[in-house]
Amino acid sequence: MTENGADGGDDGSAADAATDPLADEDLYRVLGPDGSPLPDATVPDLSDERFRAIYRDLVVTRRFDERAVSLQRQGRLGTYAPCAGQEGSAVGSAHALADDDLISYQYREHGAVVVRDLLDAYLPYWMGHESGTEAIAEGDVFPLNIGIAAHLPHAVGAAWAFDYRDEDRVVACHFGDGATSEGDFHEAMNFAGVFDTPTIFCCHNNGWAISVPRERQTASDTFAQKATAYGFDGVRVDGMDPLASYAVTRAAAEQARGDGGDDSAAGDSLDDDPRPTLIEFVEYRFGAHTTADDPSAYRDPDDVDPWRALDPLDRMEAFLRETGRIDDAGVAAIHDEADEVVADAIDFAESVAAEPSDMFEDAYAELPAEVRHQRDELLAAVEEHGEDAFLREE
Ligand SMILES: Cc1ncc(C[n+]2csc(CCOP(=O)(O)OP(=O)(O)O)c2C)c(N)n1
Ligand SMILES: [Mg+2]
Repeated sequence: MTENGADGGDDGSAADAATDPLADEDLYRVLGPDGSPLPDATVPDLSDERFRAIYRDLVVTRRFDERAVSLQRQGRLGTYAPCAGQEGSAVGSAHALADDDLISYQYREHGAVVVRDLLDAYLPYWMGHESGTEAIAEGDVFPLNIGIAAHLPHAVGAAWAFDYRDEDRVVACHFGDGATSEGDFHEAMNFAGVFDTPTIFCCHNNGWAISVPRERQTASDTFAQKATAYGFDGVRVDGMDPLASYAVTRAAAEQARGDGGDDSAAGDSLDDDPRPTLIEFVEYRFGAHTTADDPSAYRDPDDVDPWRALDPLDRMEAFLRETGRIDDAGVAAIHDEADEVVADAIDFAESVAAEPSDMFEDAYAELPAEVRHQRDELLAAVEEHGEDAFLREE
């Protein structure tokens, strides 16, 4: 684990400074842009299997992303939020949690769902089926949230409930840089700080909130420093470095559990009292905001190129190769597995039958009269005209 120096170089290499968009940033890193561990870095002490599993989940997430965009273009999937470039933080952080820790995400951190092995259950949501969000709850993942930052108070409430019930569980709550401009973010952070809820706030600073650049989002130097106002630590990390993302999340989870632990990654106030942490994952989205967006309208396509040099998949693969943990055959096997896992998930999702009345389920324990009326009207129309009248013509 190391921090970039103020001189801008991790290892003083001029080449890195020229090609590394994060060279001048003060943040935690384990891997350099080329995937080699940085000279002063502490590589997380993980089994070979776990290192390979992180790489496998990165590859599955990228493959899922490519296929989801392609399915949307073919009219086989609704609007989708691509995550290419941002897999390292979602996958690395999710590996740092216990299996029953809760993950609450915004809409772009698909890698966290992949780590929980929930792709089959998840994909139907993007095809319009409520069953998709219902099923991921089995893996302790909260449903996707479109109302920006609205899930943060819920995540803090869930964390508070764990604490109240004396359950040894924490909540990792993901959101974007844009979400920090919402009141819900500040209310959630304040509550977590005052009541020491076991919450890890995972802020994905990908440079953009649709077309609004980071500079128009906040006058703060960093997003991490916003934690200071609420009395807990904020940490900046290279979110395109899966191992650094793992390390800071691991330390934050220990801090949230009140386990003390390794203080190298989660700021300087680690002790035995449970404390929340705000992690700022500095990263970049390679693609569009969603499949309904055209980023060339607000950013130069060339702006993306420097960030491709930090591609989390390339860095993790290079690390595994360099440390003798994988060879050509191992890489090929993981890519084949990813193709298969994603193809199976698509087959499953496309076999799910549409149930229109589902759209009225799950938001309320008891339907309000107005919503009940809408549901009854729909069911009566289906009854009258037959289901086929509501199916899209192929
Ligand atoms: C309360 C609310 N306001 C506005 C929107 C429209 N909206 C959808 S995504 C988005 C940008 C969010 O940016 P960020 O939090 O940085 O996440 P990113 O998309 O970059 O991952 C906005 C403003 C919304 N969904 N909810
Ligand atoms: Mg953003």
